[in-house]
Amino acid sequence: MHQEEVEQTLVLIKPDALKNSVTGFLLSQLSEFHTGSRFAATKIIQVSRMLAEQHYTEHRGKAFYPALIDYIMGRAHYPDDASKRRVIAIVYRGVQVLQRIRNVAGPTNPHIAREEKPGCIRALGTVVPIRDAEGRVISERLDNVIHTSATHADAEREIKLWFVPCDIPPLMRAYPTDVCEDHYYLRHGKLCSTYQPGGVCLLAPGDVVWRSDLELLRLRSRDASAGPNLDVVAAKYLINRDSQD
Ligand code: FUP
Repeated sequence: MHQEEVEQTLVLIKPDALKNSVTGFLLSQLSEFHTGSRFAATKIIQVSRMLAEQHYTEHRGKAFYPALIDYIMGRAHYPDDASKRRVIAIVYRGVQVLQRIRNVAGPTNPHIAREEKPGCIRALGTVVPIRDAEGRVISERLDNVIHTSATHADAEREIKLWFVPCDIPPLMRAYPTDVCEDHYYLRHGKLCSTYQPGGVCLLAPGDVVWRSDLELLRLRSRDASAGPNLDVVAAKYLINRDSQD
């Protein structure tokens, strides 16, 4: 019998959705009945700048990038109350779930979503002009209610960025894991193997870790400048550890 492959995708319920109390509606729209998807993991996160910048790394340097970072961190919707800033991050799994959830989400721009696909989730969003110091509109911030991974490669990168393996039940993990045999601490942006004041323990022996993360940590502990930015691994271990900017 032909069995279709189960895949995974990341959804972020963004601060505008939470502020407008539409979470229940979104969860219903994203549910198994509408999209064939099932929860694999979920958590509530106060998004750090490190995590926001890693998530939106492909948009770095664009005119809307600073506003986009403020938006996902909750600073745009809760400028005066950091305790209310949060997103709900969800891993969904199911057959063709990535495209089915993209379809329910609709076009990136809420104006286009309303025109082309009334009733889709992002039709609930809004567009905020971004102005320069002289007041000229230079770009737009698209407050589009949810993020959903665009490709399978993005889904893997994003799920590994927002979740550690133990956030996901073992039989639902889609990517290879290993058991860590060393201590890894982060101190002033640098990796160390022993605790020193100001250091944060990322991993200890026995911890279950994404294999690709462990490969990067091993590489970086041999050569501090090798491979991609350490933040791509560190960000998820710092989630909700301290109140952060
Ligand atoms: P999507 O995959 O649909 O989330 O779209 P993109 O990766 O193109 O955009 C990522 C985020 O950037 C979206 F949430 C919207 C935001 N964005 C803006 O705020 N302004 C722009 O001009 C373009 C994108």
